[in-house]
Amino acid sequence: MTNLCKRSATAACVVCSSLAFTVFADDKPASSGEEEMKLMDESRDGRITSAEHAAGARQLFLKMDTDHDGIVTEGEMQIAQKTMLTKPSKTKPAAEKIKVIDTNQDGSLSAEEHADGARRMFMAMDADGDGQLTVAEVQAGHDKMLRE
Ligand SMILES: [Ca+2]
Ligand SMILES: [Ca+2]
Ligand SMILES: [Ca+2]
Repeated sequence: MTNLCKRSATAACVVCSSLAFTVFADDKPASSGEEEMKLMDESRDGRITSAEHAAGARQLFLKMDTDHDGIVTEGEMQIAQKTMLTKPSKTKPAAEKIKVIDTNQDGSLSAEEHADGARRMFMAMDADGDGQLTVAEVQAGHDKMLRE
């Protein structure tokens, strides 16, 4: 307890500690897992089903495909990373992200490649295999991907 708090009335002290908590929460960088949950968790129950994940991935693909030709190029993904992510520095370069799911290795992603990649990612992240992703599972999956 700080000197300021000791001098304050109890009510003020509660405000003091809840302020401290708010500052702490804001300081904590929003993890990519939490961002992804917010984007994809349509039912807002803290869990992403495979259907929600697939729908979210499709939305993401459509957003990234700025010229709407059904293909996401490295350039388009770079722009998307800059505009959509609050922590672009935490993510892999666009070319590397593409390489991971670019099945025909032409350096860009078709909607099918992206959907397949999202499906594989969902299965890889669903650690307990219950067909739903929790924040913890998404976070763990992202941490793993970023380390690789
Ligand atoms: Ca495109
Ligand atoms: Ca491709
Ligand atoms: Ca799960």
